[in-house]
Amino acid sequence: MADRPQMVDRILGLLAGTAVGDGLGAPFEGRSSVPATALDRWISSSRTLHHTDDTAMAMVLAEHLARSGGIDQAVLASDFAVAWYQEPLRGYGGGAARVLAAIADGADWRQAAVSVFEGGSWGNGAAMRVAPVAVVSTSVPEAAELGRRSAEITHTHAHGRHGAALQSAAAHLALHSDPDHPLDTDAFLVDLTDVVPSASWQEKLAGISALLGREASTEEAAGALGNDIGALGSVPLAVFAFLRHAEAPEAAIRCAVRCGGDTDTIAAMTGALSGARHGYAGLPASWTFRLEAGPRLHRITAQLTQDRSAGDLTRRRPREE
Ligand code: RVK
Ligand code: MG
Ligand code: MG
Repeated sequence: MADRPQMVDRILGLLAGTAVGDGLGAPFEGRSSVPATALDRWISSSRTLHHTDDTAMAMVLAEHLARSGGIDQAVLASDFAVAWYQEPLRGYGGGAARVLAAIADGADWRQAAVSVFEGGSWGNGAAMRVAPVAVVSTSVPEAAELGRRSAEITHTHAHGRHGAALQSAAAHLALHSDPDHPLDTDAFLVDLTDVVPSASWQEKLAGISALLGREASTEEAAGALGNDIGALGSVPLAVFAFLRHAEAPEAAIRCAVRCGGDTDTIAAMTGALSGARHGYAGLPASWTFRLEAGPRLHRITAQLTQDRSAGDLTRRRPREE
């Protein structure tokens, strides 16, 4: 079990991993694949890693959790809408921007969430921002439940909600995994199976396991799991990239970007998981020092941890959960 300083570093790692993946992946968003040479050139530059909607919304969610300790959906909807209103050019999804504009305009968030797409959005926008709920969750089911509640504000479609639940549960497992021993990737996937009671999601989890078993390439993994803007077509790939390089955050985030497609979002989700397992200290300093959001991420980590004892930070219910 991590002691308090380690857990604080891992919470900062979860947030910084999100921002690093987002910033490193953003220039390649939409490319079918990303050559190693192009990624190397971008990685070796010293340019600021600007963040997009992924990190912007994750920070808003984290600040909300720090203030309230849980999720007040009406307040969180307003928090998201204010952030969109202040910075609408962070690359928000088209439907999400319209939902947030409606909330900013005074619409009830429950109506706004289904006003753009019938049945709500199946985009990955709820999953991309959800990792901070792992910090305030004491079990995998609680992380999944909080993930779903945070999703409903903009993503009421089952896939949008399941994606958030899977990513938040994975973040919880990563945050409480033991980085001094190799991660048991099979057990990690088994722990996720109850989180998504849906055949299409179960198939993806089985697909991750098969791809890990044959040490699949980024091309094969992206082809099998998807690398698109939908939750079902991106969250499993992010989990794959994390598990493929479970002991090497740099390699995991590189792998996520090289998968192509929705690169900022897939790498942000992988980065959250790798950062949660290995901490801020486990992320390359040559990446974290470039973060536009760096000072705010440190402030949020302090807010999330200041009133909580070591026990609160490290407690996790046993596996019968
Ligand atoms: C630009 C039909 C639907 C749908 C439904 C499609 C940022 C739409 C981030 C929609 C992430 C898009 C990403 C994204 C996050 C979703 N019927 N089409 N029921 N549900 N779509 O707008 O926050 O990059 O084409 O809800 O999930 O970096 O515009 O946004 O990559 O998926 O956007 O869904 O997107 P939205 P989001
Ligand atoms: Mg984005
Ligand atoms: Mg994206």
